[in-house]
Amino acid sequence: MILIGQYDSPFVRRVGIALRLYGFSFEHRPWSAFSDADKIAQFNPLRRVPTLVLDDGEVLIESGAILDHLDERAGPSRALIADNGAERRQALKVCALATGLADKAVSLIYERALHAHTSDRWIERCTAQIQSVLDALEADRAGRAGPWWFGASIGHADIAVACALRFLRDGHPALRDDARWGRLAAHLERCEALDAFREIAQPFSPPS
Ligand SMILES: N[C@@H](CCC(=O)N[C@@H](CS)C(=O)NCC(=O)O)C(=O)O
Repeated sequence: MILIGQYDSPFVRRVGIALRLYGFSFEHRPWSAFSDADKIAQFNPLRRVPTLVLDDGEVLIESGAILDHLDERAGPSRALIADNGAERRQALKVCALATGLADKAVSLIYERALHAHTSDRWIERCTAQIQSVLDALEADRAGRAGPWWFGASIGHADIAVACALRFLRDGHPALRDDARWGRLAAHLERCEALDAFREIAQPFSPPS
């Protein structure tokens, strides 16, 4: 398998960490969605990352769809998410909140880096969305006693939240507030201490 995209993307990193935790071997091509767009276009007309090229040449796009395939390959007993039922629904919702937050954080980066004139209205909206999601995730985590979001072992929800938080911290340091979102800060610290998170990482750099 070939994973295309840089690990300063919360979406690419999330997939890279899942690949690493599953123990699947893969080649990493750290292509930038902007400066390497032409190379990415040979695999993905959207020129977006992550893009995963399977061994037979089939190309998967969208982090959620890529992880769905990896979970299937791993099998229900090893998958990083419950197979069905309430726990699966709740985990998918945490993942959706985290990736939605990451979408808004990425959008703010593009707004500031790529637009000659930024929109205060858009910046305020994205900022409010990010803060509300952080409040919701903090409250959700407070109601869960285990070391990980859904029990004794790390899962997609933990990874998605940590990747979004790390991106937010690196890309928007002014939004950090460990007093308000203390459980999330502790969650990020616990994840970043793991080998998989240390190995699958790259310093943040805005598009140029
Ligand atoms: N919904 C997508 C989001 C991926 C995404 O936003 N990737 C960014 C990098 S962080 C990208 O490729 N941006 C270039 C673009 O959207 O044109 C996913 O989950 O895979």
